[in-house]
Amino acid sequence: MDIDSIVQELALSEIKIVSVVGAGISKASGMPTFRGKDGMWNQYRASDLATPYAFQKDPRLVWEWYRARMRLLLDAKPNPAHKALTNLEREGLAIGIVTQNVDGLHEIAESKNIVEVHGRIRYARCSLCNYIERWDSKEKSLKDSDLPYCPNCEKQIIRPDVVWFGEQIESKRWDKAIEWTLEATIMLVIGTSGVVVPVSSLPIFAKKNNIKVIEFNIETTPISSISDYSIFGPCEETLPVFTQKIIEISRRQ
Ligand code: BJW
Repeated sequence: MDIDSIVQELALSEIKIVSVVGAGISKASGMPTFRGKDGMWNQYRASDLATPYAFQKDPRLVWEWYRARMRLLLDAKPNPAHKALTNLEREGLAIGIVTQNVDGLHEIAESKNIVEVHGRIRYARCSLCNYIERWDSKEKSLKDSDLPYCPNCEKQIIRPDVVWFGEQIESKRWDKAIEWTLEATIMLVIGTSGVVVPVSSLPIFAKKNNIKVIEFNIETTPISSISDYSIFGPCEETLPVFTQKIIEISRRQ
């Protein structure tokens, strides 16, 4: 089905959109994905970099990887897909964005209702005293030298404020993701491989609650089989077309 027909059909009911987002949305902003052809997990092992055990074993290696990603991020800007979601929100058609991305690009695109379920790469925290600070300044992220000790308790190496494998998503954030899903009539699933739990369960949960699921991806994923529609192609191209059409049709109603 083409985007026009999908939008016509969606507009037959009330439009309240929740978006579930993954790394694919930021690819056009220059941020690499994790899986797939050019994904980071082809180059590095997740178990060496994105687990609490990896950080305990080799914090320097983990910090090097995060610093390298931070350097990329300092030059990154939101792309038309991020902006399309901001436009939906401004039109009053969106409830919120549940993003697995830690890059903060939705906030820079001026979306307001965002829940960053896997945390935020631009912050570092102390797991001992819970001190938290921004570390996305050039001076902090460009220096590959010392390990950053907590400036508050001075006892612990601070860690990126992200959620690693084997860690729980903060319950406040997860509750918000569930609340927004239950409020929605439409879920957009954008640029995610749909293999990481618990986020991968959200589209299934949505389907069980009679919410229409629309996937935006460049290829088939495990989400495709449960989606009402899959829109294949780079989301920085397809999503702005979709959101513009849905905005136009809702203005006419
Ligand atoms: C485009 C595009 C374009 C490209 N347009 N599309 C065994 C041991 C330990 C844990 C587990 C275990 N077995 C299962 C688990 C649970 C684990 C899990 O799910 N593992 C699976 C991988 C097997 N999950 C967890 O551990 C979670 N916690 C949890 O479950 O707690 C309870 C529990 C604890 C212990 C045991 C069991 C349960 C936490 C998960 C945290 C994930 N963390 C990371 C790193 C975050 C920090 C950081 O960024 O550094 O989050 S991993 C990585 O994957 C990152 C992402 O947010 C996440 C999802 O990836 P995403 O966004 O889908 O990206 P990709 O690359 O996979 O896909 C990109 C997609 O875009 C592709 O489909 C492309 O086609 C598409 N695309 N260009 C549109 N232009």
